[in-house]
Amino acid sequence: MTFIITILALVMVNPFAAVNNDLATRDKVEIVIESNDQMKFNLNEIKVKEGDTVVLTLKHVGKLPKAAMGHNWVLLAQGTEMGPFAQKAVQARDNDYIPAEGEGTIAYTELIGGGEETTIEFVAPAKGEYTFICSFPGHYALMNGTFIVE
Ligand SMILES: [Cu+2]
Repeated sequence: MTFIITILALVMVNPFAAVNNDLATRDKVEIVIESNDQMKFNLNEIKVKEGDTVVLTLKHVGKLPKAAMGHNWVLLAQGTEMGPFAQKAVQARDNDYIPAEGEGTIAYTELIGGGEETTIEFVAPAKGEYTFICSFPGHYALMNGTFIVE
């Protein structure tokens, strides 16, 4: 009888330990995305897992100042259309081209100029495909990509 109880205890304890290890290793994912004076991101696709803590750094590797060639990284919510959002963003100049309270977004960085970088942290949303853009006026058509959550 003691033997059977020991086996049961092992079976019950081991899977629990495995789950804990998995959570510990997949918790944080670091992403670096570059932008430049040619109005381009160096990534058009980013993949993460649902529930990951995403630590995203946006670098501006160009030389032009923020007022002329500012860049940000904006992750749009499901159902937010890129074009209409960008048109709204143009009117939000005083808020770094982010519509009030980040409406229609999941996460966004501040606006930066050449030689600068900025980092944000957010939790990856539910599985699916999302769009990211730079919302500086006129940039989204060239500066966009797909954020895939698996
Ligand atoms: Cu830009």
